[in-house]
Amino acid sequence: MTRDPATLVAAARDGNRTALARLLSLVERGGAEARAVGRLVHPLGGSTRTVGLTGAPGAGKSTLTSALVGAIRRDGLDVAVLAVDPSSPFSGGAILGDRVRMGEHALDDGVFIRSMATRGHLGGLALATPEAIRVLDATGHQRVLVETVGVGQVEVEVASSADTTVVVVNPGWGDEVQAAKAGLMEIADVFVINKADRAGSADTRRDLEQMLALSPARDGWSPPIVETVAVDGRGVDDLWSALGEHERHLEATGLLERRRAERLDRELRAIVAERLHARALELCGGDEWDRLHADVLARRLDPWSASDRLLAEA
Ligand SMILES: Nc1nc2c(ncn2[C@@H]2O[C@H](COP(=O)(O)OP(=O)(O)O)[C@@H](O)[C@H]2O)c(=O)[nH]1
Ligand SMILES: [Mg+2]
Repeated sequence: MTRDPATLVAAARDGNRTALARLLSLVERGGAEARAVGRLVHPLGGSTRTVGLTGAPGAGKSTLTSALVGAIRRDGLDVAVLAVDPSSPFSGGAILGDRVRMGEHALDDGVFIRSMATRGHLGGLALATPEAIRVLDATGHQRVLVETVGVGQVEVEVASSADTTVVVVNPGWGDEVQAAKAGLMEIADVFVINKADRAGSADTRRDLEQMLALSPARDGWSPPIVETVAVDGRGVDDLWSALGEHERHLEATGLLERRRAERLDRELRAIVAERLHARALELCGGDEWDRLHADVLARRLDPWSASDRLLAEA
């Protein structure tokens, strides 16, 4: 299949899933082709709503995502899932476990599932994810679910590229470290206690409620706590309703526009920083670099003046 971005975008908008997968691969890889894709899809999007699901490995995010896809499909909406795993060097398909779990949607044309990792290009997932979301937006996916692993800095950045962020915890969460909790309180729009079939979900709910009572309500929204059993679908409709309520809150209060503006601000800064960094790597090599390096080493020149000369060419 062609690698020409314009041809791929047209085909993907016609429902060609191979073309869509190709576009996402280009985005993952970064570089000139990814930028070409970005230029093509940006004007075509703007209507999709995105939901980020984050939480510790094993919390049940993939299972819950798959169940949520079922609820979204029952409402007749087209949906895409991005499983973002920075620790996985593989891409181009689903992680094995996810493929099994999401298997029930394999024959549904209204569902597109993709796992994403970057091969270490500058900016990484924090830049690739919003770009991938724009590709999915431009190809008619009304909802995009973004599953991220863990709760580190990258995950928080990735989670914040969604309109609504769902934090998935399990009963017994009360035993976990306090520091991680504070970070989660900051990003959660909706809390899910998944594996509510296990003992301790009432304690976990109480724990969450106490923490929520102590943290100031953000943007006039107090995060609801939804209990689910993702493996048998219990509570999944409640989660879908909670997401709908948050969506309406975002729209009614102008928060959606505000969040998008803030996200764009961060993204644009990150793009500029990435491109300057790439340019810096280019400058730090070659004949001129070797000459200046030798001059500094021989004390004919100081490092600051050497950098002035290099940057004069930037
Ligand atoms: N008992 C129970 N097990 C669950 C539930 N949801 C997920 N699991 C199991 O927990 C394990 C991890 O689930 P997975 O969706 O891969 O978690 P992820 O790493 O957060 O994506 C799997 O074996 C699931 O079958 C649940 O509600 N109850
Ligand atoms: Mg998973």
